[in-house]
Amino acid sequence: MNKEANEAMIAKRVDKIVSEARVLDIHTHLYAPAFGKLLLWGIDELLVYHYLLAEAFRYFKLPYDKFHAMSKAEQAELVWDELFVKRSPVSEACRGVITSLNRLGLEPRQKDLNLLRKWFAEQDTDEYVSRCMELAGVDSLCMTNSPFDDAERQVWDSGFDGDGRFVAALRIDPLLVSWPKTCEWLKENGYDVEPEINDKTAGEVRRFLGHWKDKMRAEYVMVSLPPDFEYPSSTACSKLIDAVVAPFCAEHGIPFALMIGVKRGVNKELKLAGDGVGWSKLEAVENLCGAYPEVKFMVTALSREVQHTLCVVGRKFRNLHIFGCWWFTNVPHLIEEITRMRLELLGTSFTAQHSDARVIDQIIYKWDHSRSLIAKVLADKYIDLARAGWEVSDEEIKRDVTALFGGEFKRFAGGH
Ligand code: RAT
Ligand code: ZN
Repeated sequence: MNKEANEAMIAKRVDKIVSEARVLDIHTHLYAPAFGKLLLWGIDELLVYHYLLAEAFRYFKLPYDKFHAMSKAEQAELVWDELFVKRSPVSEACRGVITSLNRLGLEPRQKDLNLLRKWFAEQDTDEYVSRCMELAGVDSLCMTNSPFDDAERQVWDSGFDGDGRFVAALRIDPLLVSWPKTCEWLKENGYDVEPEINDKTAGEVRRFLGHWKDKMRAEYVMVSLPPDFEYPSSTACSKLIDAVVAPFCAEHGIPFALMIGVKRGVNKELKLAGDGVGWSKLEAVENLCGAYPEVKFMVTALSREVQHTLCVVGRKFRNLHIFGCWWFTNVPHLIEEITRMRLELLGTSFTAQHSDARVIDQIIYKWDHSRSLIAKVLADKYIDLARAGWEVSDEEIKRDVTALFGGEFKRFAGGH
C-alpha cells in the first residue's frame, strides 16, 4: 500500500474503533430512573437547557422574570422559535438538539413541538434511558449527588438500591464555597460544628462526608471553584481542604475532583445560565498536588487560556488526573485543540471527555460530536507515528481509546 492509501486507511480504522468504543462518562448531572422527576428527558427539557437559554436570551425582548414565570412548554416554544425557526441552529448546543432528535429517528424540522412531545410521552422511562445510553455508546455514567439538595436527599433516605449504570459522585460545593451558611445547616442537621474550623468541627464534617459517601457509595468527591481559588490561603475553603477533604479522601482512597474557573452569577437574571468564566490560578493545583501526594486529584479547567498550563502541571504530578472539556470548552474547535494538546503533552494518561449532560437525550449528541473530533485528532497522531516508523495495530488503537474513554480514570481512581 502506498503512503497516502495507508494514511487514509489509518484514519478509517481509527474512526471505526472510536465510533464503536464504549464509554464511562465521568461527569454528568443525570440521575438513575429511581430518582423519578430528577431524571430529565424529552423535547421541552432539551430546549430549556441552560446552554440554550443563554443563547435565546440574546434575542428575547421580554423581561427575565416574565420568562422564568412561564411554563416549561411555553419557554421551550420561545426558544424553538428564536433559535430554530427564525435562525439556523448552528451553535453547538443547538446542533446538539438536532443530532439527538435525528439519532432517535425523529424529524427535527417541526412546525410545532406537539408531535415530538407526544412521542416522548409514549416512551417507557427505563427503556428510554437504555436506548439513549446505547445510542451514545455509554455503559455507565457518574451522577452529581448533593447531600445538600432536599429533593435528592429524600431519594437516598428512602432507600435507593443502586443501578449499576449510574455511579455516585459526592458533590460538596456548599461546604467549600459557603461555609458560614453550611455550618449553620450542618448544625441544624445534627452535626456538632462551629464556625471556627477546629479539630472537633473538622471531625464532625468528616463524619458527615463519611455518612454520605457510604450511603451513596460515591466513587469520588467533587467541587466546582471560582477562578480566584487559591491554595494555601486563609479562606475557609483552603482550611476545610486541609482539615477535612484531603484527609478524608486520603483515608478512603477516593479522588477529589476540582472543576476550576466558574464565576457564578455573572448575570443572576439568567439563573443557571448566568455563570461565567475566568482564568484560574493553577498554582493552587500545583500546591495541592505537592502538599498531598497521597491524595488523588482530578482537575478540569473552564477557560481555554489555562489548558496548556494544566497539561504542564499534569506532567509534574502523577496524583493529578486531567479530565474533559468542560462546559464552555465543550465546543468542537476547543475539543479538538485541547485533546491534541493533551495527547502531545500527556500521552493517553487523561480522560478525553465527559458529557456534563443534564438531560438524558443529550448524551447522544455530546458523545457523537466528541467522538468524531477525538477520532480526527487520534488519526493525526497515529499517522505522524507511521511517518516516524511505528505502525499502530487495531488492538493498540482500541487499548488507547478505552483509556481515554474512562479506562484511565478507573486506573487512576482504583490505583492499579
Ligand atoms: O455544564 C453545566 O451544566 C454547568 O451548569 C455546571 O453544572 C457545571 O458543569 C458544574 O458541574 O458545575
Ligand atoms: Zn457539571
